[in-house]
Amino acid sequence: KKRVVSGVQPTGSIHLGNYLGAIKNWVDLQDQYDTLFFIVDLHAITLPYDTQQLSKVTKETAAIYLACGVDVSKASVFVQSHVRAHVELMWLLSSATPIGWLNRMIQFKEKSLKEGDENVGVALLTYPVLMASDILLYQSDYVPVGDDQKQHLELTRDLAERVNYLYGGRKWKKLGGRGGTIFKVPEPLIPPAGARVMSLTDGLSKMSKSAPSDQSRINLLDSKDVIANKIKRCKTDSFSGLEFDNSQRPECNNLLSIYQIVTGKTKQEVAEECQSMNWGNFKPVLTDALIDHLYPIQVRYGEIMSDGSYLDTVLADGARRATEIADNTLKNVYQAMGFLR
Ligand code: AQP
Repeated sequence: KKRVVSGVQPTGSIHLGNYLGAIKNWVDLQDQYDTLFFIVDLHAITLPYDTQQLSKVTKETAAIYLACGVDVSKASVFVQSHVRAHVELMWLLSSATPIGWLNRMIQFKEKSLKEGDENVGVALLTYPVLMASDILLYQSDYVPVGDDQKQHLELTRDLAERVNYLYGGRKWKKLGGRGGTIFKVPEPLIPPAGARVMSLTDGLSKMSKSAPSDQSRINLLDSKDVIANKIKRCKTDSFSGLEFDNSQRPECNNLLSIYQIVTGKTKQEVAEECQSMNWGNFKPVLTDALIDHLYPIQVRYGEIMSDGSYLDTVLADGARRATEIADNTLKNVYQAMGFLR
């Protein structure tokens, strides 16, 4: 089976964007591929964070994976920091990463420009090397990536090729390795169209954990009342009727897309159903659809969290399976790079 890896940062409440853009798709992927889904806690410390919250949010995120349908009999679920090899490989990879490659990363440029060099940690610059390590450790074939991560995956691919070139090939064979390449060069797996969920308060920016206003997102664990209230107050427009793909109506497109995905209807069906609706009719329909979709997830989440040590066992098991694969890659890298073993 081809292998797929992916993860979410425990930087806050998991919202509809993380779910529709990532976790929900994993549930389909786990049947087709050998999958590893992790909670990327090491990435979550890149920007200032709350130490009191990190372990709590890490655990909640893991429970949400399972509640959304990630099945541990098919996929390995683990916490990134529980597998030491991530950080170890990162150091080895960083020696082969030109600073220029990292300086060119748009996310770094944007964030460091905003905060200033004295206010951002080095981790913001080297973050893509850790991401490369997350992927290359598992010899992944595919990585699901949204638009904002495409450049980082490109860097991962370049880095894999560079390390294969510098330390792999014939030299590597002579050292007694299995020959061939040290790292598999991963391909992007582009998520289904329309899976990018925008903020409820601004249809042009993405729904995000770190956005200051909780009104801008639907969290997976929001109660019925909270969901109803957020939809009631979300930004709309004063056009008549509802439609997809009108660039002057980003909020309308976003809310119809959300409705389409949670109901499982086609775009055509939603377009026809909603074309003559106004916001007053549509909002309660959307609210009910969201509640219907999220309620079973919330029930399962409650069961998982109240089941004593179940989650700890799942995560320990996942980390063990991941460590086996990761340590094997790491051993080969040390050997290829000439370390005394
Ligand atoms: N709005 C979104 N629509 C679709 N997909 C989204 N993802 C995030 N936001 C949306 C996808 O969720 C996965 C996990 O993301 P992450 O935790 O690694 O970081 P992120 O992309 O930066 O997510 P957030 O929610 O915006 O977190 P913060 O605020 O901490 O930066 C990824 O697959 C991502 O594409």
